[in-house]
Amino acid sequence: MSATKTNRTTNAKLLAWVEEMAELCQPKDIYWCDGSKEEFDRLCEQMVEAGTLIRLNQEKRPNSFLARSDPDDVARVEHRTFVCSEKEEDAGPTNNWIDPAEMRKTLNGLFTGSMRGRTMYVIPFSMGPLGSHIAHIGVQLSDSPYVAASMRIMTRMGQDALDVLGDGEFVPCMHTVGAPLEPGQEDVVWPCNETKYIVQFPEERAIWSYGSGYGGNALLGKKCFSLRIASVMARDEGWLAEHMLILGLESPKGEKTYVAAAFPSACGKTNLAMIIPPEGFEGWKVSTVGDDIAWIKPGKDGKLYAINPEAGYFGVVPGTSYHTNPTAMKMMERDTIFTNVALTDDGDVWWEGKDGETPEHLIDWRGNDWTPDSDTPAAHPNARFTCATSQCPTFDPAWEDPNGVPISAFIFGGRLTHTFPLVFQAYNWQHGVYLAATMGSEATAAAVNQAAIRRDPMAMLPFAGYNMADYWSHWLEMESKLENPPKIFRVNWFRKDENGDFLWPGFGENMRVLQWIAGRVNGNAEAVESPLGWMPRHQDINWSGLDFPEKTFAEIMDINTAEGRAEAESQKELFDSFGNRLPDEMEAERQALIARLEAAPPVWRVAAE
Ligand code: O2Y
Ligand code: MN
Repeated sequence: MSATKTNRTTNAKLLAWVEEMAELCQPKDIYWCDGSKEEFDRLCEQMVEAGTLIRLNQEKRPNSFLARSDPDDVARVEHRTFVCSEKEEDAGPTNNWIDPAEMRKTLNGLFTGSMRGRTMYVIPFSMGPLGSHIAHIGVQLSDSPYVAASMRIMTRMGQDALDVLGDGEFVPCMHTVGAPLEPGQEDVVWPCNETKYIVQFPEERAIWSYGSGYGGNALLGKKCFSLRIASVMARDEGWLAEHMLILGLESPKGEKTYVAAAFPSACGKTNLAMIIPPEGFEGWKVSTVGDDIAWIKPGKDGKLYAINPEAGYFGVVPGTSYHTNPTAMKMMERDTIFTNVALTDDGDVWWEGKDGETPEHLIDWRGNDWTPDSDTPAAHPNARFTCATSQCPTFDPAWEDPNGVPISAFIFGGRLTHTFPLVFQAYNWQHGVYLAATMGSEATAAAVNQAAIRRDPMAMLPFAGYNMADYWSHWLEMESKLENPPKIFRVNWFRKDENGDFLWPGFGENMRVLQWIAGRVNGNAEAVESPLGWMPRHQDINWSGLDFPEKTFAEIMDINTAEGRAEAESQKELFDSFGNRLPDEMEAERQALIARLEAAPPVWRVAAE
């Protein structure tokens, strides 16, 4: 059918774009997704027949599937991700940049005939609740049925999104796996291309993705739209598009506090978003609004309101268990697409870190026999589950509120084995922006081709769609739009003792830190001033149900001032890389930190106050 023959929309720009892209990519046919359950089931059935999906044991995992990707298509490809702004300096030193005219030429060549022999799916979607003033519409064109089915889980996809779009603006998201089929050529279960390009054109607000069918490379509503393109929209329109989970904390008295938290990829964001209060927190409730992305706008009352633009989770599976994340375990009991986990002999799924015994025999994520003696993991470390937010047992009642939830605190954390204490609070907004801008992590698993230790400002290094220094300026400017800006905190769950053991039990126990944070926001938790910021003393944290001696607390909160100064010195390299785009406030905060550390004793102890 000709794209223009559809009766799904009268949006002339959309119709013309679909027509133009179809001429370029030459698909065998065009299919407009309606987003229905019937359509999803049909797509899955087709993929089962093609071998792309394996239907799991209905009794053990109802309506669930396993996909195995190509071994060379298992994660986001940061080194192949480009921000093609008109000027290189607008992409900044932390993004890959290629002149947009040159990139368009390259992509034009690659996309020509790229969908031959395949169906082009037209996938209209809303990022955010349909019709919300914070939401935006995108339309993805893709030749991957796996992407079409996943987008139905991850976004509000289909006719409803087209209806909301009407004749309005949308973000065009162009995607091909880059594996055209010639007549008579047999397909593979996971088509992709060894050449990959994940390209954002920020001025045009357009996305082009070539060669990958996996996750953040291919589900373009996620990182490409909701972070890289949306961060540019947010800068221009005075809001924030952030790599943040959103959760609600409700005290036994019914006092509700929403916080948004940014951690680098693979630092347990999903676990924190779904945290279950531990023993000793009877009457406390935690609810989940989102686990990965927050769009945050100032309201008329001067507060910040956040939505989770996604409608599903694409979470890491390995390491997930009833101990680390019982909520996620319950979520993926049914109606889930697993990618790159292992298959058990009885048609269920398995991964490293799952509860119970390791099976004697599995089929690993590459489709090979696997036993506990095998040298390679059964599940890929970046294996994922895809399932709808509505399946999350802890979803917040307001997770679909079109007006968003009011944010009272921002939390920033990295994976750091030394120097940084468990938790501290910024003195003010500017100091908090500096703390967020200089955060870093010692390890990450989701991305490929990167160093073991890296700075990850606001956990946005791979996701800011423009110059990171301008992004800091934007954060600094946001303060003027707010009456009572959210308080800003840094946390570090990963500090180790001298034997290399983690000092903090983590997981559910992180609730103790969240409670202190909520207390600080609501004016009912104490703190003392330290060279880094406001810190809790041992007695300021609720230890009920956990034996966490004052001595260990001292170890996890100590500030070694020489280490702190070395840290502040090493931030200079990051700052210098931005030249004169660096906001002065950042260097002023760094100098202020150095001065405070110079004035402090060699080891500053919170307990000593
Ligand atoms: O490797 C991928 O494509 C997944 S990356 C991802 C997925 C869900 C949430 N966050 C991330 C991330 O890298 O931050
Ligand atoms: Mn993420």
